[in-house]
Amino acid sequence: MSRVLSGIQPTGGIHLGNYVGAIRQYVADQYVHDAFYCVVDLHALTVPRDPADLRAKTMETAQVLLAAGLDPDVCTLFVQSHVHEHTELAWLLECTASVGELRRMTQFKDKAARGGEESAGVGLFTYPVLMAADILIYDADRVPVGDDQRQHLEFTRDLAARFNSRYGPVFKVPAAAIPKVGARIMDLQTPTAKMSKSALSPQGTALVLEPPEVLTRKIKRAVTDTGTEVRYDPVTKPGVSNLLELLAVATGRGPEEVATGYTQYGPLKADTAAAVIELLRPVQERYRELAGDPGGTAALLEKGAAKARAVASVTLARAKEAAGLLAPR
Ligand code: AQP
Repeated sequence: MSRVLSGIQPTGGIHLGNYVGAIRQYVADQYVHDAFYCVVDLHALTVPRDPADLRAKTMETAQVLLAAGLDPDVCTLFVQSHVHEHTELAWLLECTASVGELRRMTQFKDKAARGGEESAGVGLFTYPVLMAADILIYDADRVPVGDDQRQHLEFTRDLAARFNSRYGPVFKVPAAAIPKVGARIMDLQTPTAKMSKSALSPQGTALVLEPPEVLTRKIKRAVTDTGTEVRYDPVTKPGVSNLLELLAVATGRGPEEVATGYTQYGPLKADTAAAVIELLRPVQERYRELAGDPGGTAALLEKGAAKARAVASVTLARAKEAAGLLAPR
């Protein structure tokens, strides 16, 4: 059975982009692959966080994943920092990566540009290496992600191949699994930027746990364009196309097919809001039950971490031995 690995940051509320681009795939993949999913709390530290908030968001993120349909008896769900092998492998991989290739990562360039590169954290710079370790330590064949992670996945593949050519066949070279529809859900207010937890305006990000009336308001106020034609064309009509993608995903159709049913933006927005609310309703209901039992979730995460460690420790030992580190007696 092939292996799947993916992670999600506890850096804010889980949004529709995360759900549509990544979590939907996680749920489907768990039944056909040996699936490992983690809440990547160490990645969240690449920018300063309030400690209490980070802890709370880590629990919330795990509970949203469970509410979305991850079954801990079927897949392995854990918190990244509970499996210390990730950071140890990250060091071996840092010694394999080059400054030049990390400097080319667009996510680093974008984030560093906000506060200036001189003051950007080293963790922000090396974050793709830790992400590569997250993936390679599980011998993952397939990595379900949204389109924004394409470059980091390519980097992971390069690192794996370089390590293998230097030290012998240690790592599997993984492939990205990016969905055909919904791979890049755009910000509702700035439809040329992806929807993100760290977006500047909360109005552009629709959260999975938001009440129906808030979701409706955000979707109805989504920026479209001055024209009136409803057509799927992400280049010239990014706002309208974003709504069409959301409606398509929520109703299990294609965005072009969905577009044929509309001649005005108003009804498209109303139907998209209604469909998104229906899509999220069962997730919200299950989340409310899980939120009342953090102890139960913590126990599931502990079991998940033990399962993950059993795999991660074997890969790490293989990599250390290949790199020439003397094993302890
Ligand atoms: N807009 C999106 N559309 C489709 N997929 C998306 N993903 C993220 N945004 C979209 C996918 O969700 C998974 C988890 O990603 P993340 O935790 O990095 O989420 P984020 O919203 O990107 O988080 P941040 O904190 O706001 O990070 P930055 O600022 O770096 O974007 C991934 O599989 C991702 O592809």
